[in-house]
Amino acid sequence: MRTTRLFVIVGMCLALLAFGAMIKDTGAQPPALRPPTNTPIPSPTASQGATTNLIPMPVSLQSTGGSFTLASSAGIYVEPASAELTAIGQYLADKLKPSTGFAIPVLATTGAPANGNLYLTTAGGDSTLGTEGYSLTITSTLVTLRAYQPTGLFRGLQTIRQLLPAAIENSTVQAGPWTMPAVTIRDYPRFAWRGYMLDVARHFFSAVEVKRAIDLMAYYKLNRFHLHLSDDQGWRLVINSWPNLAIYGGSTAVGGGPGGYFTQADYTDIVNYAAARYITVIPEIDMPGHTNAALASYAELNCNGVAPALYTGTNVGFSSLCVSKAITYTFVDNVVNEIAALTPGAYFHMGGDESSATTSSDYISFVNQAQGIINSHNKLVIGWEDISASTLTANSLIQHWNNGTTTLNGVQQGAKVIMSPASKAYLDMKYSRQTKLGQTWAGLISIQTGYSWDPETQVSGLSESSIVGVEAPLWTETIVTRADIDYMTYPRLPGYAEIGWSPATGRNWTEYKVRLGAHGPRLTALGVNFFRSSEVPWQ
Ligand code: TNX
Repeated sequence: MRTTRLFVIVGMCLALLAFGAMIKDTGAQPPALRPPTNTPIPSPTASQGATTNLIPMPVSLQSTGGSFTLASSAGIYVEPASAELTAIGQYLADKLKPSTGFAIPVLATTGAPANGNLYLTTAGGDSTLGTEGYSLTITSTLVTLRAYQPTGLFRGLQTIRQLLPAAIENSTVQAGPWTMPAVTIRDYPRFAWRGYMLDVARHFFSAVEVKRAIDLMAYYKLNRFHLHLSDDQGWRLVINSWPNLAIYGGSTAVGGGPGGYFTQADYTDIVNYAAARYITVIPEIDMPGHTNAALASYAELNCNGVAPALYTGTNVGFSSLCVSKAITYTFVDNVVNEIAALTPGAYFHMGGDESSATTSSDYISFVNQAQGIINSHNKLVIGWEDISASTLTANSLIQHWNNGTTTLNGVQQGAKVIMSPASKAYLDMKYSRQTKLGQTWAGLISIQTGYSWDPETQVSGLSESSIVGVEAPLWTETIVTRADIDYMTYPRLPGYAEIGWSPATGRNWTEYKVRLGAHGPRLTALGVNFFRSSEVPWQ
């Protein structure tokens, strides 16, 4: 009797906690667009059958029995048939074609199409789903994906892909049948910022490799791609007003390889490719430290007027722009000006980490001036948590990586926080001692460790209202090839995607690892060289 009552009380507490988690303003959308509070809490269980394969887990999902089979006669009907919705429909058609062999047409409709089709629409979209939310209703006769905004349709079509058999992701024709379980899903993200960072400075990766990484991110509903474009070992984007940065500063890499750089056309191609996947590119030029490649390219940027040699090692904290020289700010202004003009997103990331070769007063002075320059080019500032030492400008974001106290200093100045705690979210940390690639300074990050934390409880004193979301950085000191990127990114990135998207309530490793196991064949079909950790029951 006592035990039963205890269970009831514990159950009620859990329900209240869940309710609380849902009404909290996550910053994901303005209050008017906040999702309603009466949405059922997901309680993911194995009884959901095929639907348990979804990562991230939707906010609410009901299996309704039966299934829909995609046939060669199916069409993707969009309403309204705008260029944007037609492009979204075409993205789905292109994803379904190689494995099914079906040339699925994208067609205009007014109202639901005939049985056997897919219907993508913003007509009657529910504004409380916000920009990225969607509802998905699959019956035995029709697939209806509805959203308030096109972005929501794009996120929702990833759910459609994941509800199909894993073989759907193959690049060659497979047998089928292409069935999806009948479900009703209502879904939207917990956090507005769900990011992945790639360091192309320590080792360079081509636009082709970068775009592949972006397309994989899209599969897990991530929406921010942070490109770490410069560091001691390389400068990776052409700046027309300072051409040596790329030509000379981009000519090598960690270990002394050939390096490389993006032309401005490459960068624009990446930005557009990401935008077509509703992913915002965040360019980072790290300063005043992590600047040896720039200092080596232009002697005048050095306080002593002497350019150092190019650097191919992996130390940090030895380089600094010359804070007292006027040319330094001309340089920053020119670089920010050119990159801002190529970047539609609201933010410019100025790095600011590990500037141990800059005195504290110089650091503060530099960051204050650099922020002013960035704002003058109509971009908002992002910096690693270290920039909290300066006077932050309005609407700046700080990226937490190592020091909670420093992060809280920034929050006290009104900044919001991107959560990238190194000990949980650094994709360059080894999975275990046996992992050949990666580093260990922030600890070992198994798949379970990477998944089992919450942004809200990571830094004590940091409340969810100050957190814009989560980002997992891949630093590439030890990462050389596309296969290396895959190996360290997957399967940890889907876990960060779920932390960023799904409600905290109901998230647990025991359940998640089963869903992740079902993504093994999907990642294989996608050609991803993921780490087959024994922690996960791979299918
Ligand atoms: C710290 S995290 C860095 C990077 C390194 C990384 C290696 C941060 C803001 N700075 O420069 O690449 O550690 O794990």
